[in-house]
Amino acid sequence: MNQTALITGATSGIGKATAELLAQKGWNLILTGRRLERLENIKTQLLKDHAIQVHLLHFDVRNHNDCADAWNSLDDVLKDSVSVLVNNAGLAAGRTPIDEGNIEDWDNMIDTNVKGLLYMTRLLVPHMRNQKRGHIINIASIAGKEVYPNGNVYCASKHAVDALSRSMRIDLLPYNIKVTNIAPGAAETEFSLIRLKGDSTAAKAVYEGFDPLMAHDIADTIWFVLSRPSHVNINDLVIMPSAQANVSNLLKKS
Ligand code: NDP
Ligand code: 8X3
Repeated sequence: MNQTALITGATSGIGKATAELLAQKGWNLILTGRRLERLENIKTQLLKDHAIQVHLLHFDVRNHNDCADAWNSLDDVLKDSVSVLVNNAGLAAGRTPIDEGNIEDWDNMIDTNVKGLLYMTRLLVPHMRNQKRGHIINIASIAGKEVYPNGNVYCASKHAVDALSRSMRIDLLPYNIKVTNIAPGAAETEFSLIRLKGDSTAAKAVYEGFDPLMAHDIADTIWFVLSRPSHVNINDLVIMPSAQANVSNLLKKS
C-alpha cells in the first residue's frame, strides 16, 4: 500500500524538493503552503511524472483555525493514511540586534516556526496515535543549536523546535511515533530572499564564494531518515555545507 506524507511549506526550497523525492519513491502526498498557484503547478508536474495521489491544502500555518479547517476538509480515510508529517514551513524575517527588533517580524517567526509546527502536530498526532504508527520530521536549524549576532528571535524559534523534538519524542514514545529533528546549515533556497525582504542581490551574496547545501541535500537526508527499518529512529541530525564549520564560521573563496 502506498504511504502518505504531509509536508508543510511545499511551495519552495526544502519542502518542494522533499515532495519531489517522496513522489519518486511512490508516496502519496498532502502538500501545504500559502501560494496556491505554486502548489497547483507542483501537483500538475508530480502527477505527470508519477503514479501517486497529491492533495493540496492552502492555508497559513500561523492561524490555528485555518490549519484545523484545512486538515478537517480531508476525509477520515485519507487522514488515517498519513504516516509522516514533515514540519518544514518556516522562515527568518530580518537580521537586527534585539534592541532594534521589529515586532511584526518576531511574531511572524514565532507564529510560523513554533506555533505553526505545534498546530499541525496537534492535529495529526491523534490519527497517528490511533493507527499506532507515525513519523514526525521537524526541520529545525543549526540556529537551533547555536546562536549568532542578530539571529536572536530566529535562533530562539529554532531552539524551541529542537526542544519540542526532544519533548515530543518522549510524549509519543508509547504510540510508536518516531520524531526526528533535522538541523541544516546554510541551504540555498528562497530563505535569504524572504529574510532580506526581497533584496535579491543581498540574498544571492549569502551563498556566493562557497558551495551551500541545496534543497535536495535535505530531501535526501529526509529520505534516509524515513527509509530506516521500523526499529531504528534517527533522533537528531546536523547537516552542514563542507565549507561551514558551525553557525558563524564559513569559509568563502575570495
Ligand atoms: P523557503 O523560503 O524556500 O521555503 C519556505 C516554505 O515555508 C515555503 O514553502 C513557504 O510557503 C512556507 N511558509 C512560510 N511561512 C508560511 C506560513 N505562514 N504558512 C504556511 N507556509 C509557510 O525556505 P527553506 O526551504 O530554506 O525553508 C524550509 C525550512 O528550513 C524552514 O523551517 C527554515 O527555517 C529551515 N531551514 C532553512 C535553512 C536554509 O539555510 N535555507 C537552514 C536551516 C533550516 P508559502 O510562502 O507559499 O506559504
Ligand atoms: C538557517 C540557517 O545560519 O541562516 O536556519 O540561521 S542560518
